[in-house]
Amino acid sequence: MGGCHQVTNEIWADRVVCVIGLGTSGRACLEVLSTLGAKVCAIDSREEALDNCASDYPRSQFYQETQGNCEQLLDKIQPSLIVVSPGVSPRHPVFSWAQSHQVDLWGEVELAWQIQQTATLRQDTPWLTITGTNGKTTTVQMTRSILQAGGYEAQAVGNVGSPVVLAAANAKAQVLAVELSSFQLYTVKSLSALAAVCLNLDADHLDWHGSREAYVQAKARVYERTKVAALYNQQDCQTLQMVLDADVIAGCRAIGFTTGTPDIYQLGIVENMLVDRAYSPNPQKEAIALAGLGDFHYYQGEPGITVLQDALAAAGLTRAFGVKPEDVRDGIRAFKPEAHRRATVGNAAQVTWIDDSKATNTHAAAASLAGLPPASVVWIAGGDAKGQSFDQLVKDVAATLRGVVLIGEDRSALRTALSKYAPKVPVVEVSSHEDMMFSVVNEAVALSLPGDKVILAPACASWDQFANYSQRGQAFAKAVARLEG
Ligand code: UMA
Repeated sequence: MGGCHQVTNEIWADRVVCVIGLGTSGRACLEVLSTLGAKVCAIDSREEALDNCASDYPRSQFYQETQGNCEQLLDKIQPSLIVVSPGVSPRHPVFSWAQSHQVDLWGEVELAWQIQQTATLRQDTPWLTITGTNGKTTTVQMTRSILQAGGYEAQAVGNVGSPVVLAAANAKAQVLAVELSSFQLYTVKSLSALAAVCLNLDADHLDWHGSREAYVQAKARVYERTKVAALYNQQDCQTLQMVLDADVIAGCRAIGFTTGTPDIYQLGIVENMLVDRAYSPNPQKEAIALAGLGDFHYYQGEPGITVLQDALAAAGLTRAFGVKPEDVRDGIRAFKPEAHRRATVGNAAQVTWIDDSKATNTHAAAASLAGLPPASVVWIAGGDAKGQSFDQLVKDVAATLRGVVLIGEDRSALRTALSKYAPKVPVVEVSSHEDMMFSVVNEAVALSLPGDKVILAPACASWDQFANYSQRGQAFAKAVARLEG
């Protein structure tokens, strides 16, 4: 990786560090820690994950976790620091081992922050941190786009897919836009962002956290120790409560954002313009125009409310850092939305096919189907339910549905909610097989009428049948293309 020369090595040299999980995050930790001279070991439950690292590290440093042997492995390794991957749940025995042996346990994000604090250069690279149930990736990428429009060397890192520890060790960026999942926030201890936002809050990942309260507590950690601006969503009062409860650095301001007319110390929308009444020199009397709805030229028609909230949050974070109003406009214009986020992928069989595979929870799926005409949507739903209840979602979307195609290994929770709250809507189930998505789109055609929309908005994670949501979206788009062919 070649950039760790910026970091003081003495603190890390010869420290025995055990990394748990060898995915994207764990492998990045290993790379950085070994460059810094730490004695690294790793544990993963999958042999394949250990084998994948065999060419870069001695196999003797790697251990496979099998049922119940984690404590024995840790007793043998005797680490002075444990770094867990985000997917490792709080009920994993490593947490109790670390506590009873008084060994530090960090996640990759905390490691990244601690490494930045020991850097010889750019110790104070500001972090703009973003969490929320939905919209994190759009916001982190808009934030980067605005920063770049302002001429700053900026990176979008974290849950978006690029480990923050690599960016912290390389120290190339002047400012980092950091997407943080609730998993990552759970193990954060000392991170102190320049500005932070929780975009919105709905129940998600309940199987990992154990309860809604635990999920909310993890999300709220984004605001702890914020230095300049703690941004909340005026249209989601839970986020304001989190800001009020947070222990921030003296002088940090609470700044709201709303798609309505903003109050003082808020960003909002007036006459089709995104405006800033928080950072203007005279917020009592004036609002600064930032961008127009026409600047979101890449969305067909007007941008939806959730995109506008994401843009206002990105504007709030970057204005706290010091970008100019025109940088916000230019950054929004230059932004490119990612695939699998309400992307139209075809117009086959007289219906419009929409890929919103990124809708991995009920909140996102509800937003995907909101505002559409009655009985006009064939909804493709299901996957790894992550402990969610689907009752409210089905109640909310029932009137919109022409039919439903259910996917996923375990379809029982969605099936039950549909039979209770949308009993008249026809439901077809497709079980796993090699050409599953082609069967899914054919079933969708059979349920649809000309002019309908078929929307893949699964409300579930993809992990039971696909590697990730993007693979699921690609499979869908491919099947639609075959149908068109
Ligand atoms: N593993 C164990 N034991 C466990 C759990 C996992 O050994 O108890 C091992 C697995 O066998 C596997 C590795 O850990 O080899 C996987 O680690 P991981 O699940 O933590 O995933 P990474 O590949 O490190 O990717 C993580 C994030 N994944 C999760 O949080 C599940 C990625 O977010 C993130 O982009 C990446 O770090 C870089 O920061 C993905 C995600 O799905 C996009 N996030 C969830 C979401 O957005 O809803 C939170």
